[in-house]
Amino acid sequence: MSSEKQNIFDHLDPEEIQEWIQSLEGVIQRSGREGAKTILEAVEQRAKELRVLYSPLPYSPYRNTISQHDQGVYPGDLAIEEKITAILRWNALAMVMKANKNYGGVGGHIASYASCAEIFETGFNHFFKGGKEADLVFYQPHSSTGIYARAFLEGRLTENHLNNYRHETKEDGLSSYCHPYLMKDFWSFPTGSMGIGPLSAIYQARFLKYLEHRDLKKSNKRVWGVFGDGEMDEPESLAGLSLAARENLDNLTFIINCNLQRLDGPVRGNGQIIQELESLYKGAGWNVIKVLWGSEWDKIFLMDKNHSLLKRFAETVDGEYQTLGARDGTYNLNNFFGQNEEALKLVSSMTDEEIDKLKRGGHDFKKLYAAFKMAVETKGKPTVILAKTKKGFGMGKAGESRMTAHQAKELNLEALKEFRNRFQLDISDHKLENLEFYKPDENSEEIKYMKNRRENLGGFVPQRKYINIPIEVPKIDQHSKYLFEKSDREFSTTTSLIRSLGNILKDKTLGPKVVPIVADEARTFGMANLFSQIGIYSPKGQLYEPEDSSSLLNYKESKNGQLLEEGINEAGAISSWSAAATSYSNHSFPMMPFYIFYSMFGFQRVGDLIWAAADQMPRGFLVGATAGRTTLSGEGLQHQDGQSHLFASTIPNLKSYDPCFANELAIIFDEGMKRMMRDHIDEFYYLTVYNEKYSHPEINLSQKNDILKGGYLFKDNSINGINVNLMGSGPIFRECIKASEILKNEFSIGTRLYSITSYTELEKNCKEIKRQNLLNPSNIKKNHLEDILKNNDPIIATSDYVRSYTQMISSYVNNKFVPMGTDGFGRSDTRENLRDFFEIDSKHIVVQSLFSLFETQKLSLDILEKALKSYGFQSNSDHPWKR
Ligand SMILES: Cc1ncc(C[n+]2csc(CCOP(=O)(O)OP(=O)(O)O)c2C)c(N)n1
Repeated sequence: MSSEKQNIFDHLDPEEIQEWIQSLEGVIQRSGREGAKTILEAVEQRAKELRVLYSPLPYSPYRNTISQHDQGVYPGDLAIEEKITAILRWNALAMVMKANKNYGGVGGHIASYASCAEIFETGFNHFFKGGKEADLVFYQPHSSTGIYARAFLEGRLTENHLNNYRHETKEDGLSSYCHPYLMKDFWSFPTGSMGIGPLSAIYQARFLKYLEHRDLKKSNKRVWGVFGDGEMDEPESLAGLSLAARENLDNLTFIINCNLQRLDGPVRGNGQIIQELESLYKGAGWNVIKVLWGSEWDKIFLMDKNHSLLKRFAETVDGEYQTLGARDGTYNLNNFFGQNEEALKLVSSMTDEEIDKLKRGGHDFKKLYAAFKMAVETKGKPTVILAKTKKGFGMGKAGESRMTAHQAKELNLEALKEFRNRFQLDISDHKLENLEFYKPDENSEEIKYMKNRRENLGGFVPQRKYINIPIEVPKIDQHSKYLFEKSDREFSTTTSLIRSLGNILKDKTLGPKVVPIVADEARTFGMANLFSQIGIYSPKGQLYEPEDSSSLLNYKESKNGQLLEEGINEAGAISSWSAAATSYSNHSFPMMPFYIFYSMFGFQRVGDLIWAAADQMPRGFLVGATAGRTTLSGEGLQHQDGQSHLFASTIPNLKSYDPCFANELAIIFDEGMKRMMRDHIDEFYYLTVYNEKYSHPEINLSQKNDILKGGYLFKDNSINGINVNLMGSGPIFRECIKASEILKNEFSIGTRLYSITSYTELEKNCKEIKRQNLLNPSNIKKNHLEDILKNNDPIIATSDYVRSYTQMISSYVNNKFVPMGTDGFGRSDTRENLRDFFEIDSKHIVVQSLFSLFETQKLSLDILEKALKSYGFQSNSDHPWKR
């Protein structure tokens, strides 16, 4: 104690201190420990207000949160569970070794599952619910082998499956990581791209509450996520923590497998990742449970009256813990306990072997069970369990706590024997050498135990099982009635889509299923009326009178609000979208998310989250608004999107469209709803909508098929003479219409105008037909592009996107093909100036048309040169992408 503190202490009345302690004991007797805790917390709060207490350290001492005294009785059969875990470890290890031996170089991991086998088994045997009300479990991806190994023992996967681990072009191949798309009835959540799992898990938990608060679906499902400590360095891993606490997601538990290592080395060699994570989670408002030391440590802690152990723990950085983990008992005795006289005394009666067997908490079923139980019982906040483990636990010199553990793919025979002996596996040397999988008899106590546990918990997990429930979609002449009448009114495609959406929201069947999502841009997209119409979801309701309460369109938050207003948080918004878009498969309860965002802040910003969503076969709409590099005038380089359609084109189950007119858009939207909601087809939609106002043709349903296939003949202005084909998507198609007039009036050149609703859909059709033709050369078919084209004249193709977008279709036609696009950095200016700058306006379309005719010897040089001159084109100007 410092002399200053001693001085204060000396002046206090010892009786008064004693009275305080006695009254605390009295409260415990009367109201129990929870009651005492509540009082102390209130006192602490007041002490802080009076500035008596400073903020304490943001983390607790380096020991288990739950004392031995509080951990309760273990309900499982430890001996059998340990046996099962040993078998799983073996099969997981054999799977990786065998795959690499048999067909070489396919990778796989041994050390990660070795570190979290007990964590998973605690979940599987005691907590993860299966069946109709199955929990949502996110698995650490490179531990998938352990999950397969378990499914093998459960009889859900065969030996053939295990033999085909990472051999996915084979029928029974098993995915490297958790990929629902590749194993449709097994995995639900892709976690292979690190950081995405934790964020998605939070939003899945939040979506469960959303369904409940909107009185749509009540469930007692939990969301569990087992993640790596290295993975916590991904910004996305921590991105949703405060939302989870703010919205009291007590249906969510994270278990961080703190083996202190990542791929290359220690996570925090010079620090302590567990303490750091505790501060972060606690700071965000989570309940934190540390499971650091196994039961063997309990008696040592009990003897340690002066906290010499805690002192040693606090002094030891993770790099050192790793070295201690890799070495034997003697080393630990000398280099850990030996550094402090008192600590050394605590273990003086233990042999080196006993010291070697002191386990970390994450490998101790009893400690883990107590933590899981506390997590489930905690109300009002999410829980994170920080489980200290050893990477490569049981791999001995071949991997245990070794720097190279992550990449280790094999053990030599000696190491395999050591492994077998350590886990007391009944496997002969011969079988070891042959890497034979081990499966106890169906009537063995292990298999019976496993199956019984799963039966008690409702069924096997992971399992992706659902019932498709068809939802009727209102007719197009209901939700988009206004487009069936001829009108000269000018409006943007954004406005028209929001208007149709507004009508759908009013539909009794589909309306409640819609989950509109915005990331602080509802006003930008003209959706502010939805605030009061359907309410903004907030589990707390509205605790204030909104400033605009007297307005009809007031900002209304409510517990059953329908709109998800995510704030400036595109990663969160897309995670909400994913949760809603997979509600059909996760809950057999289809919902229709409609996330509208600045198109630039979609694929470019959260592309990996969209990729992961695609892996889950989502159903819903992504709407890229304020689209187009030149149509979004006035904004700048970071806002003007000229590439999202290229990104979108790379996602196989995504249908993306870039329509020019509201009638096209309504047809696409209508079809998308029907296919996803009524016919439950596994696909999702990306629609770009713009903020340029112009008038639109009325809906003509006879064009429907062509519009959906990606394009149609909008107008035939061809002449008996020279002609070109003008193709355009989005508002830039209107530049084609203008160019058509110029070509006719000034150059007597005819045109056929094709409104391209999707270069991507066109390309998909073309490549499919091309392949069919290759395989069936006696039965050559025309692709959709050829079907609508029917001529050999040059094609000038434009859009508000980069040239590669239009170019996607160029190789499928024999016509001369001129791709145009907005390559380069955007910049702020008027639409007119931007279209001139990026060379996609009508005059550039005209000049490109003339040049293509010149190249095909249908036009003379002097006409072309005259045109270039009259438009003021400079022969030495730089292309926009260089400017
Ligand atoms: C976004 C991303 N970056 C990199 C990787 C490659 N990778 C796979 S596992 C791994 C290390 C994981 O360490 P940790 O999270 O601590 O898990 P552990 O295996 O140690 O349990 C890395 C870098 C990845 N899968 N995803």
